[in-house]
Amino acid sequence: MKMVNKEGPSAPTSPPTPVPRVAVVVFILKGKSVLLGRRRSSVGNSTFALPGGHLEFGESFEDCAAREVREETGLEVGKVELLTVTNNVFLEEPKKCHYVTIFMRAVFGANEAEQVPQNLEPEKCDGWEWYAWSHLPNPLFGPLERMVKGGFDPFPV
Ligand code: 8DG
Ligand code: MG
Repeated sequence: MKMVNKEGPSAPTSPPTPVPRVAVVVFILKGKSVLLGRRRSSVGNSTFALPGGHLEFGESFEDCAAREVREETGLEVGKVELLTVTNNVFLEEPKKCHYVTIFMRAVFGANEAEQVPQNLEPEKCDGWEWYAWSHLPNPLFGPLERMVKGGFDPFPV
């Protein structure tokens, strides 16, 4: 393994070696709809994506899901469940990156459904809306589009 900056903080550094990162994203389901927002980002700009973000050191998937949803939408989710994991390599994007993406699910019952999503990070998202699963918006963010095209269904049976 190549070591960088072994002389200490003041030594010249080479550019950091890119590494895969872990993202946690959430299907928030209300009836037959899902919450999506159009991204403002160097990765997947202008595409519709789920709320979510980076897993922090020491965090559980469930806690990360609830935190990201709270930070981005103001919504409080109840029980959060693990759905699936996908491997996403973005080499064509302005900012090359690689994410192992953990997809979680939060089902809104009558109590949670009263909540209205807010766009709390407008620099990262154009706004949150509920979309019927049968009429998803275009274009979807690549990782989500691949799942939909592959027949993935986030709704509980
Ligand atoms: P943070 O610094 O607040 O933790 O992160 P963020 O700024 O909210 O990150 P993000 O881009 O929203 O999410 C991190 C990565 O997760 C994103 O660059 C690629 C991956 N990702 C997917 N699918 C989805 C998705 O549907 N929504 C979101 N938000 N990210 C996704 O692979
Ligand atoms: Mg995000």
